[in-house]
Amino acid sequence: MTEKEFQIRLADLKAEYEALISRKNEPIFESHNLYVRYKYPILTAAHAPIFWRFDLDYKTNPHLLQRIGINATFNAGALYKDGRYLMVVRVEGWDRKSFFAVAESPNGIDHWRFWDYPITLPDIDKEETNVYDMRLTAHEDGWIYGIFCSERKDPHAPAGDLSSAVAKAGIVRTKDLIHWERLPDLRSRSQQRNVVLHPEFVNGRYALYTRPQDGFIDAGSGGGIGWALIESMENAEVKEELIIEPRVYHTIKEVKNGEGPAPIKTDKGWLHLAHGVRGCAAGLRYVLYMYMTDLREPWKVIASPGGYFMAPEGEERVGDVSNVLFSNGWIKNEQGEVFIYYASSDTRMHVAVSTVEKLVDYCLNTPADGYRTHASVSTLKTLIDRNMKMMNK
Ligand code: M1P
Repeated sequence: MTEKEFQIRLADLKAEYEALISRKNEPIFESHNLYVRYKYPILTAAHAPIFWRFDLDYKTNPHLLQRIGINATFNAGALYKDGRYLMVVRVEGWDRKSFFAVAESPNGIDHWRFWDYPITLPDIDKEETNVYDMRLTAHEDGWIYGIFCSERKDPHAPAGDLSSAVAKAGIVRTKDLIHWERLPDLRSRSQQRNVVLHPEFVNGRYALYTRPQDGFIDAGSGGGIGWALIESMENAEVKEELIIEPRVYHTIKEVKNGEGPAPIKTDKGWLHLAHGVRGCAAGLRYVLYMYMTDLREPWKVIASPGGYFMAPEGEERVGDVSNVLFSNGWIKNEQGEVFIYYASSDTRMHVAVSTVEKLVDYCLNTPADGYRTHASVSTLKTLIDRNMKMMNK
């Protein structure tokens, strides 16, 4: 490539990139009226800045070859700060390592652009191999906390087993998403992934949603969404855990479940978004579901709409780990709109928009799972009967 050709190709790359970033997204209305999905994924590997991927100097990269590959952008924590829509995205390279990077949008829906540099987490443990899935909580103590999965090789794996890993919950805090202080990892009797900090003190203590698990992948005899009160974030230790949202046979959460983002406070209670996992011939299927807890006693579930709230559809069903929807970030703005940031198939980020009013209505008025076909039919007939009377049949 001549230098002139290099410059033309680079200008094309930049133009394609800007066209992608500035593309307006389009709402897709669905008959359920619970939320509005958007047509285009809001962040993909192609949204990684060109200057992250290419050496832009003709002298050192005369063929304009990509030097660093980005594989996926997914499982983002989210934060609404001073009118800015922000996500801390799990960015995964071709080398399979994930890192965190902040992306920002002026409206929460499109024009998402990564900040120039990824987040540099303080390196406190040389065994830590991979980090991912940060949940952000703007806590009433004034800090923004991030809790994420810190993964390392299982030290007890037999020789030759290079796959077994163990998960811990890493903790950081910041005021501006630029400077991050790393706190000691959460101490707990079991492995922990999907740990989320409740935004308020409860009886003067910090409160965590946890997910105790026996192994790295399997919940085993553990699992379910737990609740734990801890004395401090600087020395975080789970001593006692109460399972508030258990796994249940023949439901969307029979294999595993996990808290999504930090819950949203409403005048009727706390709104929760979680993921539920079941097994099938195609592998594990991850869907999103909701529940509500009591305003003053957030460990008490007051509403459990049955089944899933969102399941993978269309292109969402395909990716690196297919048949997965996962969410660890949502934003409520001043208008009471709720922006649900969800990833599909461990590959890309999407947004769906609803309102606090609709989500509370959904939680309080959707029939609960009766756990048996007989109960489902009976619930259905109750609605049909009411509608028949309405329609004077
Ligand atoms: O691959 C699907 C998800 O699997 C894990 O979630 P969980 O701990 O609930 O099983 C995580 O690795 C998550 O990042 C991933 O999206």
